[in-house]
Amino acid sequence: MSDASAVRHDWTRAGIEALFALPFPELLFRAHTVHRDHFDPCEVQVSTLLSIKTGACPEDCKYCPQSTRYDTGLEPERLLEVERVIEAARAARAGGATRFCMGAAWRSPKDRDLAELVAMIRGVRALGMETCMTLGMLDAAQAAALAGAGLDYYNHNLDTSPEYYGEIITTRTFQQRLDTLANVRAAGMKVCAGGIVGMGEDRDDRVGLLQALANLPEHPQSVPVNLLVRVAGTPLADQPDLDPFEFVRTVAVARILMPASHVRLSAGREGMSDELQALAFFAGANSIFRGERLLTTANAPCRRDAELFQRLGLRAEAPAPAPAPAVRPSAAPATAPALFYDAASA
Ligand code: SAM
Ligand code: DTB
Ligand code: SF4
Repeated sequence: MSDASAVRHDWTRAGIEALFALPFPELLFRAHTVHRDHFDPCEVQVSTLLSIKTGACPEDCKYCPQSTRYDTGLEPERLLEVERVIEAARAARAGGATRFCMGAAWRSPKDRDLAELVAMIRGVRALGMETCMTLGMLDAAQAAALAGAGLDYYNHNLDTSPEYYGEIITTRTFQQRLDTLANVRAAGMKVCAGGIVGMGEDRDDRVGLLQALANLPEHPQSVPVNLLVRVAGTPLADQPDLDPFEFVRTVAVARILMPASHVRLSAGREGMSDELQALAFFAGANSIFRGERLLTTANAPCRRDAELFQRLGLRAEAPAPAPAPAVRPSAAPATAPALFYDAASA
C-alpha cells in the first residue's frame, strides 16, 4: 500500500485535461494501477441512504426533486422520529451496509433540530455503523455539535465546476460550499464531497470540479460521483444522456487525483448497465449506495447488486474500526456479512 500522505494537492487544469484526453485503455490502466496501490480492488464500501426530512426545500438546485420551486409531485415530510431512523439503520445493517447516511432537504439545519439529530447519530452508532449526514450548510458551531455527537462523515457536494455552478444553483455560492467543508474539517469529521455529471456541463467543467476537489486542503475521504437522475418537473428533466465512457473517464480521473479516497458510484446507478458499473469499478470506484431508494428516487435493486457483486467477485468492505460508541452495540457484527445480500431477508 502506498503512503496516503504522499498525495498531491497541486493539480493544474492542464494536468487534469491531459488525463481526460488519454486513450481510454491508457487512462483505465493508470487509474486501476493507482487503485490497486491503495485498495483491494475487489472490496467495495457499502452505504445506505435515508431521507430524514423530505421536500419543501427553499433552495433552487436545478437537478433536485426536493426544491419547493419545481413541481415534481413529491410529498413533503417533516423530520422523522428518531426511532424510525434507527429502525431503518438496523435494516440497512442487516442488508450489509456499514455506513448509514441521513439526508435532509434543508438549506441548513436549524438549531432547534440539533437535539434530534444528535439522538439519531448516537442511536445509529450504537448499532456499530458509521454515520454520515447531509443537511446543507453548516456553521462552525453546528459542525462541532454534530462531531461531538460522534458523526463520522458529513456530505456536502461541490456539485459542479466553479464556472458552471451559477447555471445550476443561485441560492448559495460555491464559496459557501467550501466554507461548510472547512467547518466540517475543522470539527474533525471526515469529508464526503463530490458532484454530479450529466447536467449539461462540458468536459472543462468536469475537469474544474475534480480540480476543486483534489486541491482542497485535504482530499475528501469519500468522493461521490453522481450521474444526474433526471426527475420530471425539474429544469434538468430533459438533459441528454452523458456518454457512458465519459462517465467512466470521470471516475478514473477522480481515482488518479484522489488515490486514497473512496470514490462512490452514487446516484444514477439504476440506469447504468452491469457492464458500465463493472468498468467504473475497474476504473477505481469502490463505494456504492445499497437500498431500493436513494433519498427520493429509485436506486439499483438490492438483488441486482448482489448478483452483480457475485458475478464480478466483489465483496462488501468491512466497517472501519470505530472509536467506542457512547452506547455499547448489542448485536453489532464484527465484520460485514460474508454475503452482501441475504436472499432470506428479501
Ligand atoms: N439539502 C442538502 C444539500 O443540498 O446539501 C442535502 C441533501 S442534497 C439532496 C445532497 C446531494 O444530492 C446534492 O448536493 C446533489 O449532489 C445530490 N443530488 C440531489 N438530487 C440529485 C439528482 N437528481 N441527481 C443526482 N444527484 C442529486
Ligand atoms: C450524494 O452525493 N448523493 C446522494 C447523497 N450524496 C446524499 C444523494 C443522491 C440523491 C439523488 C436524488 C434523490 O434520490 O432525491
Ligand atoms: Fe435543497 Fe439539497 Fe435539493 Fe438543493 S440539493 S434543493 S439544498 S435538498
